[in-house]
Amino acid sequence: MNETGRDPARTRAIEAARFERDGFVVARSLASADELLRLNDLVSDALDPLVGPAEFEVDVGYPGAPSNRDDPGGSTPRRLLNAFARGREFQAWALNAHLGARLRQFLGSDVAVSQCHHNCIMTKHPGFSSLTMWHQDNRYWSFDREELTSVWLALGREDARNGALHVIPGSHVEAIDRGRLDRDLFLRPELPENKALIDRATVVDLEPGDALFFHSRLFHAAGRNQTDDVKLSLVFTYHSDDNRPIPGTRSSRYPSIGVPIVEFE
Ligand SMILES: O=C(O)CCC(=O)C(=O)O
Repeated sequence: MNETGRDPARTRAIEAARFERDGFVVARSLASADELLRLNDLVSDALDPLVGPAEFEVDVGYPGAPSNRDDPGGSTPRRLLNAFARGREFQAWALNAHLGARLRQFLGSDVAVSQCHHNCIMTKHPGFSSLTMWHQDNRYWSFDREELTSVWLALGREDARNGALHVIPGSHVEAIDRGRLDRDLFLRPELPENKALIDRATVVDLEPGDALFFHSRLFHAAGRNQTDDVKLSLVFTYHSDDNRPIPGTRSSRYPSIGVPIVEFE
């Protein structure tokens, strides 16, 4: 038992069972108030003036994104890239023992964080943010096995109004024929079998400091930010040591960094 009266091993076992069943789990208050303050300060500094590299809403061309850089909102960032290289605070979060212990349990072995993608601060701006359609993150990755886990840390509150993630519980184990996906590997929403899948979706409400762990086969989507405040989330993706990036692909561009094994209780 720890000082909160909870048995950490039991908590982790419950979380692991949920992760296996649903393809995601939310760990509440994983970042401390101090960590959140420091990370939010660093992100605010990096947004104004913008410290690249960044991906812009126009780059993805998703519904609602400005269509060119000279249009109003054309310079709206969608994510600040290379979060791991942006300072010790980001590295300390990515490699911290609370994440490591959970990820080892979910992925079944020692784990490493990728520096290649989803190594970013997602920014969802009022006015010019776009809508992300239903997809699995494996569309971005090339690994031996489609078994990666992303950790999405809410730096502020996230709900349906400001464009929180929606997920389809259990969709990480569904067999989905290629024909159910469009050219860009998004679910084709007009197909009845996809409509039935999407009807099972739920929004993931997060408080600042909560972390969503989700499987790279989990279907997820997100709406636009309809509030007046930017939404910020720090996202890293992990793989087990024996699940290697395929040489020559974008997933092998930078080395992964091993998460140290530290017992945290
Ligand atoms: O916040 C969003 O719009 C969704 C982001 C997302 O699903 C992704 O980048 O894979």
